[in-house]
Amino acid sequence: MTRLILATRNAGKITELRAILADAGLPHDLVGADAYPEVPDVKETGVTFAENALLKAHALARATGLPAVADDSGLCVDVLGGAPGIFSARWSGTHGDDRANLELLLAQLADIDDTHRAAQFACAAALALPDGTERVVEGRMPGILRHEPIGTNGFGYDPILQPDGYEVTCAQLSPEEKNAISHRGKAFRALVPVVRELLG
Ligand code: ITT
Repeated sequence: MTRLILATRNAGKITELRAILADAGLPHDLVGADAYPEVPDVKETGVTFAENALLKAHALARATGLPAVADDSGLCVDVLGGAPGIFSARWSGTHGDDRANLELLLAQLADIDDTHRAAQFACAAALALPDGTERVVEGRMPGILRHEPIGTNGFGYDPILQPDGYEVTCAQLSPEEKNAISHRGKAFRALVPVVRELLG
């Protein structure tokens, strides 16, 4: 079975990606980047989700000699001109401090009423092969930002994003419900035929 590396150390993402790719029937042995602790984290120097996803996938594929998939994702808030965007994981200054990131964003939007709280999760999913072949696709999940966090599922900004057509936040959806409509679900489902085409 071909081994496919999931180029992320974010445990919430690994859980989601495994479920999404397994549901899509991808017959590959999926391994997180933590299985390769000697490979250093790549600097996310890109200015788009697609650039950063490709950087992460290429770094792992080059270092391990195995195909790698990566995503770069974030929350894009209309009234902030698309921010935090590619800075979502480090919006409060500390990379990966989900609680501080969410609280800073809520404080920044404290005076903004519901008519102007539109936002969307965005995700670029990339596949890189050790020979440098690359593909990237994107997915989005639009919604509205709540004033208070609600729900305990998921990670990151899930407790404040209410997807369009729902009365609950992403953190109140089951993993299956979120994956069916999420930016990451859409992007990786679009990547599956590409993986099949290049890896069989
Ligand atoms: P890797 O780079 O190792 O994959 P990361 O957490 O740094 O992990 P990103 O650079 O893609 O990942 O940043 C994504 C951030 O955007 C993440 O930390 C969350 O704050 C937010 N985010 C992305 N997808 C999300 C989702 O489905 N639910 C909630 N927040 C999400």
